[in-house]
Order: sequence, then structure tokens, then C-alpha cells
Amino acid sequence: MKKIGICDTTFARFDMASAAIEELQNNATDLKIIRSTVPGVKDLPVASKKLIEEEGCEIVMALGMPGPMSKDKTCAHEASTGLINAQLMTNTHILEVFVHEDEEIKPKELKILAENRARDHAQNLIKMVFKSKLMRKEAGTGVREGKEDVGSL
Ligand code: RDL
Ligand code: RDL
Ligand code: RDL
Repeated sequence: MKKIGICDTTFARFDMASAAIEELQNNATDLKIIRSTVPGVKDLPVASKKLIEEEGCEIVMALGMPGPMSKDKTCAHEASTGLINAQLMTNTHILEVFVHEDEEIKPKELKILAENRARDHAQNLIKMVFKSKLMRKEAGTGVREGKEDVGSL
């Protein structure tokens, strides 16, 4: 039984965690999902670290939505640095699944991007935990999450 941590925010405008959880449950068996929701992206690092250290998760997805303002971009960068610190402190992967609100203009398209990125990173997680050879096969192939892959040169 693999314990997978899912950490998300109330700031996000789409429930990416539910999409990720559905993708995980449809494509892997023998996993236990522990979810924790926090207000915003800057709260994700410690929540992720707690999922690892206190709940015994062996990998975590941290899902969040940085807003469009320059203060939001700063906030996202700080959150990102925190997530990397939490990974280094625990020697455990935390997949950062961020969708910036200004990646799309239309709300409908932002929603599609958020859902697809969450699902694509859930597939990445499955490869990292259960099928590492499959991920190695994709090395250098221009994979993207949420949008079309750009492909290799
Ligand atoms: O610890 C409480 C908050 O400071 C924390 O939840 C922040 O992540 C909230 N937050 C901001 O303060 C902000 O200026 C967020 C954003 N921008 C943002 O763009 N996205 C967030 N949170 O998820
Ligand atoms: O933890 C999962 C992802 O957050 C992580 O793999 C990132 O490194 C993926 N990534 C971005 O999110 C991004 O905005 C990458 C780039 N840009 C980039 O330019 N090059 C990458 N990854 O290798
Ligand atoms: O090539 C276009 C996009 O990949 C590029 O704009 C990325 O920076 C977009 N992006 C993010 O902004 C982000 O926060 C990506 C990710 N996370 C990600 O996890 N995977 C991506 N893009 O492919």
C-alpha cells in the first residue's frame, strides 16, 4: 500500500485535487490518498512536509493557482522555493502542480488547462512511483503538462 499525499488550496478557482485523485484511482491500485487543504500556495510547503513526516506519504502533489498580479507571481516563486526546501529536507518528491491564472484568458480554457495539468501530473506521479522505466523512456521528448507536448528536436 503506497500512501500518496494531495495538498491543495482554497485560493484556486478549480478543484484540481479531485481531478488528480480521480486520475490516480483510475490508473493505479493499492494506494491510499491523504488530502490536506490550505488557504494558499505559500501554505503548501509545510502542509506537504506534514503529509510526508506525520502521515508517512512517499510522494506528494501540491496543487495551486497563482493569481495574475505581480505580488501573486512573487508569492508563487516563494511557494516554489518552499516546496523545493521541503523536498530537500525530507528527501521526498513533491510534485508542484501550479496553474497560473494568466496562462489563459478565457475562464473556460483556464478550467480545461487546470484539469488537464492536474491529470497529467497524476500520470507523472504514477510513472515515478510504479513505472520508473516508462518515465525514463520519455527522457528528452518535450513532454508538457496540461497542453500538447512540444516534442523533441
Ligand atoms: O498564509 C496565508 C496566505 O499568506 C497564503 O495562503 C498565501 O499563499 C495567499 N496568497 C497571497 O497572499 C497572494 O498574494 C496567494 C496568492 N497571492 C496567489 O496568487 N495564490 C495563492 N495564494 O494560492
Ligand atoms: O514538480 C512538477 C513540476 O512543477 C516540475 O517538474 C517543474 O520543473 C516543471 N516546469 C514548470 O513547471 C515550468 O513552468 C518546468 C519548466 N517550466 C521549464 O521551463 N523546464 C522544466 N520544467 O524542465
Ligand atoms: O511551453 C509552454 C508552457 O509549458 C510554459 O509556459 C510553462 O511555464 C507553463 N507551466 C507553468 O506555468 C507551471 O506553473 C507549466 C507547468 N507549471 C507544468 O507543471 N508543466 C508544464 N507547464 O508543461
